Amino acid sequence: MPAPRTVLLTGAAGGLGTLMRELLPDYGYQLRLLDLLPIEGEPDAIVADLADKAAVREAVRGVDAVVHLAGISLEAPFEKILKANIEGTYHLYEAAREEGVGRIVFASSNHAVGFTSSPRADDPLIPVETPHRPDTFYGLSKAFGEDLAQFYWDKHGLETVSVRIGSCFPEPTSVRMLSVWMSPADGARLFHAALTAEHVGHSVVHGSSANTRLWWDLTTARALGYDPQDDSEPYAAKLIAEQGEPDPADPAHTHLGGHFVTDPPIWPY
Ligand code: NAI
Ligand code: 15L
Repeated sequence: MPAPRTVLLTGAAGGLGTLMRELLPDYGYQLRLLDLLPIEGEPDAIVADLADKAAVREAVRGVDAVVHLAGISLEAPFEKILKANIEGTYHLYEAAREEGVGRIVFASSNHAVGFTSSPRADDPLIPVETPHRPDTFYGLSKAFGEDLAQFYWDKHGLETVSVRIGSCFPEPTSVRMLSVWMSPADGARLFHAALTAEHVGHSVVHGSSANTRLWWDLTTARALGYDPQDDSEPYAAKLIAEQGEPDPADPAHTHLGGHFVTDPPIWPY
């Protein structure tokens, strides 16, 4: 696949979408933006619901690739997750197939595997092959998205990199995030690698910076050419002083998905 130039960024009004709108153009991409919500200062952004098949098809027409961030990003009633994340992602894949778009970068989540135990001191890092263990309906929709991506690759030759993102925010805000944080700059590095690596088929990668306290294995991400530059460690002393060391008796501290396993934050916040 030739290196993509024109990229549809769905979910462009959201937190990660806003960060990627700032960072991805530096890699030479021309972004076409889509979101349910209008974006201030972006009059050309497409305002559309993923539920609208015709609008989604029109949005993908002529782009080289899609970075798919749109959807409900926390726990919500199943019916809402079904519409936005499951049906919505299906509409996107079907539109991409019909319009001959070669590659999608799918924003999966650690919550697709959130019930996986977080590794203790000498345990090996969690591999990408770890079985799906969703911690919420939200995580279940991300497991579905990864399977949908595999299906569209096997059946239709549409490539995807499913990025199981840890926590991509300007700074880590919890002790758990020290282990799964991805700086926005590393996020852009990883999305760029996912857009440009050759012959990805359907690849699943973990999305984190090179954190000292990393919980999961970045081998498949590095194989795409991803070379993370950041580490959450400079934030560690302050966060541990404020929040304490993780409690091994608290399920929220012993699972990859953190408090999503017991008390998930609800969307919209
Ligand atoms: P966000 O909630 O800030 O942004 C999501 C955007 O999608 C919103 O602007 C919303 O309006 C839009 N959206 C929701 N339903 C839609 C629909 N039916 N049609 C069109 N647009 C719709 O979430 P954030 O943090 O920016 O995350 C972006 C993506 O990355 C999400 O898919 C999320 O699940 C995933 N992710 C994010 C992580 C993070 O640390 N920020 C971690 C793991 C995954
Ligand atoms: C996610 O999947 C969410 O979209 C994001 O808001 C964070 O909660 C992140 O996971 C996390 O686990 O920190």
